[in-house]
Amino acid sequence: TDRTAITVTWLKKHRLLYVGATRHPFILGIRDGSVDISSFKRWLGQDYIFVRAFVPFVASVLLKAWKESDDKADVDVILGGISALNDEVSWFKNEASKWAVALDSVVPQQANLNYCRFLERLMSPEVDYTQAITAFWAIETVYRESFAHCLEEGSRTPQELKETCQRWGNDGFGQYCSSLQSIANRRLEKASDEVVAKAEVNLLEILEHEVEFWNMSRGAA
Ligand code: HMH
Repeated sequence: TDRTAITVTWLKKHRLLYVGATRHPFILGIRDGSVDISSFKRWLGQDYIFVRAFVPFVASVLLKAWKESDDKADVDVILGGISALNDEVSWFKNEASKWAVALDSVVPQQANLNYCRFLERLMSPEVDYTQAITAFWAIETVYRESFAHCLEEGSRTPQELKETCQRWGNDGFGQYCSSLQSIANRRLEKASDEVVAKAEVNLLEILEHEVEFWNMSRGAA
């Protein structure tokens, strides 16, 4: 039997979409220094709105882990994620004031509303822990892979954007994403075919939402 972790297989199978989500022109523009600062500011304002909706989603994953998980350590990993999100919300407020982005008057764009609505669906009690933790891993991993690329050898990320890239591109965040991936793989191995199929469909939907989310940075939507 194939002992390769399911998530690894999926990322290979859906490589084009995964690359689309993690090597988007907005990210490539940060990496080569050609990004337009107004695009960065648009992304910042929209992502703050997304992160606020992501908090209750992660809380729902924590609740499901506590109720359904076969390994108590899962709750600790998710709690670490919630703690990081707490820092992230403060960071957004601080970063927005640096760039003169008024967070309270940012209007969520359609792509953002669509993604937040998808998160709400995943919060439903009918969505089991395996699906929820797999979605959580995928959402975090897209940001990890995208921003780590902006810090790699050969990148020309402008100094004023490096801190943003460090937020999601740092090794600690990478470790955390690996922990989420291990949990997801462990759960998927034991899950029914139906749950595995649903988790794969969710992954595809996440990758599509992420591409649309980056697209918003272009403006003129
Ligand atoms: C759109 N996806 C989006 N925003 C984020 N902050 C993350 C993923 C990861 O936290």
